[in-house]
Amino acid sequence: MYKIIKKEILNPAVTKMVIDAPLIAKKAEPGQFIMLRVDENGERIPLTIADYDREKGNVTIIFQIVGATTEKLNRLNEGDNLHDFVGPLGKKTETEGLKKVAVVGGGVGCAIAFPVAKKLHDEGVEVHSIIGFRNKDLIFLEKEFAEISDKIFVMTDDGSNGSKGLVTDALKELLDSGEKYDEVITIGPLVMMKFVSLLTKKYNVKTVVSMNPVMVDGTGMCGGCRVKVGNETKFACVDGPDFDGHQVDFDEAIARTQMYQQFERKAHEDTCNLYKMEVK
Ligand SMILES: Cc1cc2nc3c(=O)[nH]c(=O)nc-3n(C[C@@H](O)[C@H](O)[C@H](O)COP(=O)(O)OP(=O)(O)OC[C@H]3O[C@@H](n4cnc5c(N)ncnc54)[C@H](O)[C@@H]3O)c2cc1C
Ligand code: FES
Repeated sequence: MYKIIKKEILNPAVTKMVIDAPLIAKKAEPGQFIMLRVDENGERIPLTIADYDREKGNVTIIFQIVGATTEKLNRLNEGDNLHDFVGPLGKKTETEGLKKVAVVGGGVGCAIAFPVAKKLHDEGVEVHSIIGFRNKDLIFLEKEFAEISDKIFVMTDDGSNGSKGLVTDALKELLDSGEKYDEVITIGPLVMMKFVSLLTKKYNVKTVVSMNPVMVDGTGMCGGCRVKVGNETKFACVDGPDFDGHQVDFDEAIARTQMYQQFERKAHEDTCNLYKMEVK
C-alpha cells in the first residue's frame, strides 16, 4: 500500500499527488515513469514521475482526469492508499554534455517536462522553457518553471494570459532571433511534438520527444506503444519513452492512439454519475 501524503488540485482537470514511496524516490530520474493501480481490481496505468524527494522518500505524480482510472484516482484523498505503485520504469532523459536547451511542454506534458528542466538547471545548463496551455485557467507549474529557467514563455491558444499562440510560435521566434540550442526537448500532446519536430528539422536542431502518450500497460507486452522510429519498430515503454523527434512517425502514432478513444469514452460513461443522470 502506498499512502497519498498530499493532494493538490492544479486546475479543474489536473491533480497533483505526492506518494510515500521511498524505494522509488531513491532511484527515480527525470523521464522515468511509474505504473499504478488504484485498487485490487483496477487497471494499471503509467504516469510519469513529475518530481521526487530522495530524503523524504516521496514521489510526485501529476495527472489529467481523462478516463475511468484517472477519475477513480482523483476521488482518493490525503491519507488514502494506492494498491500498487511500481517503478521507476523507462529510461531516464539523457542530459549529459548539454549546455543550452529549449524545453517545450504542452498541457499535462508540462508536468513531465518540469523535472527534466529542473535537472538541466541543476547541472548548470542554460534552460529556455516554453509551456503551452489552451487558456489561462489551465496554466500550472508557471512559478516552478520560472525559478529554474533562464527564459520562460507561457503561451495560451486563446491569448487569455496575454501571450496568444502555440508553443511552436514562441520557439520559432527564438530560433529566428538566433538562439542556438544543443537540443530541444519536447513533451506534450503528440500533435504538438510533431509540429515542434517539423519546425526544428528546418533549423537542424536535435529534438528529443517523449512518447508517453502512446503507452498502455508499460510492460512491453501489449504492443500499444509500438512506434516507428526511422526504419525500426520500437516500444516506447521499453526502448523509450524518449526518441529522436525527427525520426518518429507521428502520423502512425496519432492514428494508433485514436483507436482507444471509443473504449475510453465507454469506460468514462460507465463510471460518470453526471453522465448517467444526463441520459436518464
Ligand atoms: C509524458 C506524458 C505523460 C502523460 N501523462 C498523463 C497522465 O498522467 N494522465 C493523463 O490523463 N494523461 C497523460 N498524458 C496525456 C496528455 O498529454 C494529453 O495529450 C493531454 O490531455 C494534452 O493536454 P491538453 O488537453 O491540455 O493539451 P492540448 O490542449 O491538446 O494542447 C496543449 C498545448 O499544446 C500545444 N499544441 C497543441 N496542438 C498543437 C499544434 N498542432 N501545433 C503546435 N502546438 C500545439 C499548444 O501550445 C497547446 O497549448 C500524458 C502525456 C505525456 C506526453
Ligand atoms: S505500453 Fe504496452 S508494450 Fe509498451
